[in-house]
Amino acid sequence: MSAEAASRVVHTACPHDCPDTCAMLVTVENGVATRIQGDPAMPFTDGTLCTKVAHYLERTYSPERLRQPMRRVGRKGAGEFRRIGWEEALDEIAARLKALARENPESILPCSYAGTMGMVQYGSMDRRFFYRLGASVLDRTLCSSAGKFGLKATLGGSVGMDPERFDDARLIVLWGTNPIVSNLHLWSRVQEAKRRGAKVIAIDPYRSLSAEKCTQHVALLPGTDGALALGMMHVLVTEGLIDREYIAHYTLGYEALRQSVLEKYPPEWAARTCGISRAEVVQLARDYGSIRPAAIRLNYGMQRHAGGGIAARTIACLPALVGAWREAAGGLVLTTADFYSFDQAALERPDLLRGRRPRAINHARLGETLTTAQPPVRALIVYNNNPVAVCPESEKVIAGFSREDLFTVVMDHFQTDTADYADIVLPSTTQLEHFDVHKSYGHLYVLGNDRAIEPLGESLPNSEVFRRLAQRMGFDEPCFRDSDEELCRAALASSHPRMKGIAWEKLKHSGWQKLDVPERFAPFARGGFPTPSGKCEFYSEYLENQGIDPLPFYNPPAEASDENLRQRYPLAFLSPPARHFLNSTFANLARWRDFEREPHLDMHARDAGARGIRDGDRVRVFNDRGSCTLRARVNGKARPGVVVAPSVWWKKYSPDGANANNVTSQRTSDLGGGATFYDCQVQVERVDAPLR
Ligand SMILES: Nc1nc2c(c(=O)[nH]1)N[C@H]1C(S)=C(S)[C@@H](COP(=O)(O)OP(=O)(O)OC[C@H]3O[C@@H](n4cnc5c(=O)[nH]c(N)nc54)[C@H](O)[C@@H]3O)O[C@H]1N2
Ligand SMILES: Nc1nc2c(c(=O)[nH]1)N[C@H]1C(S)=C(S)[C@@H](COP(=O)(O)OP(=O)(O)OC[C@H]3O[C@@H](n4cnc5c(=O)[nH]c(N)nc54)[C@H](O)[C@@H]3O)O[C@H]1N2
Ligand code: SF4
Ligand SMILES: [Mo]
Repeated sequence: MSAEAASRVVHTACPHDCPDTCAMLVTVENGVATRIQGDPAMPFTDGTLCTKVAHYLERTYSPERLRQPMRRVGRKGAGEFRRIGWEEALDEIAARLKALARENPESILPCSYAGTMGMVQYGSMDRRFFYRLGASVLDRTLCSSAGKFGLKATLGGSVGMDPERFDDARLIVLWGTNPIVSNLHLWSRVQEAKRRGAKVIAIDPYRSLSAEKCTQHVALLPGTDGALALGMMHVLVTEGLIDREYIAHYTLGYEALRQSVLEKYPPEWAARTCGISRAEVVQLARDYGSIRPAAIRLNYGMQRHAGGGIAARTIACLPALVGAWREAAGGLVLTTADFYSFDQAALERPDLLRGRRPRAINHARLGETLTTAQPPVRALIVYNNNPVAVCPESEKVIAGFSREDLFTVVMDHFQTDTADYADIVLPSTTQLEHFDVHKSYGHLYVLGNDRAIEPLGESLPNSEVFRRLAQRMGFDEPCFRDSDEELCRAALASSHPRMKGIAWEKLKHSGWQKLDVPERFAPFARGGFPTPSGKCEFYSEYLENQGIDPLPFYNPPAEASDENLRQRYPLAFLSPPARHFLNSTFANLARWRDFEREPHLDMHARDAGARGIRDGDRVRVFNDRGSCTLRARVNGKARPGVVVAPSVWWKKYSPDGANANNVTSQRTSDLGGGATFYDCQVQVERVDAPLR
């Protein structure tokens, strides 16, 4: 075969938990992937990948990849393993699960999240397997639950404006989001809008890379976003900056909202609550009430607080008040996920539960579950997830993982912090080595991921591991024999009009297809919200039925509002995404660690000075839950009273074997039982001992 004939370009999709879901082209020569690039034909990707994923081939072919199944030989956590064969590994897992299932299948818990967002490898054969088994069900609350349920109350679902239209906006509010880091392709559109004269305002306690490039930065206190939105509403109403016609036709409960806002939430109250000036609240409201089109990009940072759900719901009321939804470049977007209509039931087969309703375990409370749940969890199957690094309150999580009577299987690409506690470690394929289909939560395209190369070493796709386990468990339903490409087809087999024409064969060969929506999609220009009333619900019966105030209200952060706690732990601790990591992914590899340099803590000079801390000092961040050691960077990034540690570092590459989650809490949010990583008070002190 000639060299040319041996070379081909394969359409793939970035697997990561990132709103951009990029279309990637992978060049394969003689079976080896030699080049990766963003697909220039895909409008949202526009030919570029972020710095992290531009080096994806280096991660794929890393000598540190897991290549064989292994069995633990040292104590849990020590990371000592020996190679075993797949037969031995799967036979043992099946035998252990069978024995536990005979007694009580709910003693088995799947523990997975979004290491890959592909529909097949994220949740298909695994879901079928655990449903058939009757295992405990994991409530996956680590990321977006609060915001998701907040949006549901106001807008009716995870829907919003088309992110592709941001370049036409004249006012852009980046609300609790750092798009240069976490949403790069939206940032390109924001920059384009700015070039055309748009005003761009960041609302963030942290002067992030994005905030410093905006026209204006409003540095409010963490967890106070709901108060800011209520104060803005007060100004919008009193100054008549509202769209009466839009309100009359397409909203529910305006009169009640108006009264409540006028009575309780004047701008001076909002300013005091948020730790900003009254002028900032008023100016923000005036800009928002007068500049068109006005687009709000809300992201998940602001909802990782005890009051995060109600805050997201409150902010989501703003576009309807001023009629911003009328234009395609106006409105708000947190996620676009519910515009898709995949056939989830065909993929996951909940019918295999046969009427059983196993107990649900909240992922954000994994530490508590593993140490106290009754009946206890006796087997944990971890995949697409690195809970020892990413779940809150690490000491509890580690205490759970250290239990000698817990049987733990970890499937991953690398020997993660979590894999160190496994009884059996299984090597998984990366995105280039398996098939998948993707939706996005940050645009409106469906992506296909064709297999580019053969699995490295003995690695297997998640789906194949569960297929083989199902066979050993004696699950003889035909659905356990579906191939990955059949699963891709099943996911897409939907009769929803927006899914028209979207098919696996097309996606596999051309990489992407847009949902069937108009070019200038203004989803709620004439109402049509997916709420029970079809309107934007200022007044929410859905909340009322849960015993929650049906009108927007201020739900403060839990720890910062606790005076006693604040005396001991006066600083609010944020641990938002680091630019060159994707959650904890990439944080084990030298190239990406070098990009980030070292685990550090951004501090304001005032907070550092009061503690005798200088730039470059080692500091210990601590509270009653634990501590971690970081390098202080004294700069103008964090506002006074707030300290910021870009995350998520692996513990084994951190100075004292601890990371940000050694101090975060397992408290859950007001709506959706979501994690509250950023609702966390700490103290910081200088440490003079050298770092490990
Ligand atoms: N490079 C990179 N990209 C990522 C990720 C990553 O780890 N690295 N993670 C991915 C994932 S899983 C997700 S969920 C997404 C979105 O992830 P998000 O967590 O929404 O991330 P960011 O866009 O960085 O926005 C976080 C910003 O919110 C700010 N913030 C924190 N608390 C508050 C608050 O109370 N109010 C306001 N207004 N701001 C606050 C932080 O200072 C930070 O600048 O990003 C994805 N993209
Ligand atoms: N302190 C703090 N903690 C946080 C956050 C924060 O901002 N601050 N963010 C939270 C958020 S938003 C999220 S979404 C969670 C994310 O938490 P996770 O979803 O656990 O994300 P990662 O840390 O990236 O770990 C994913 C793991 O899946 C593996 N993986 C990838 N693809 C595959 C595959 O095909 N098969 C298998 N078996 N494994 C695969 C990767 O190698 C990686 O080890 O973390 C949360 N934790
Ligand atoms: S991580 Fe996000 S920006 Fe980077 S390539 Fe993947 S989808 Fe695109
Ligand atoms: Mo997330």
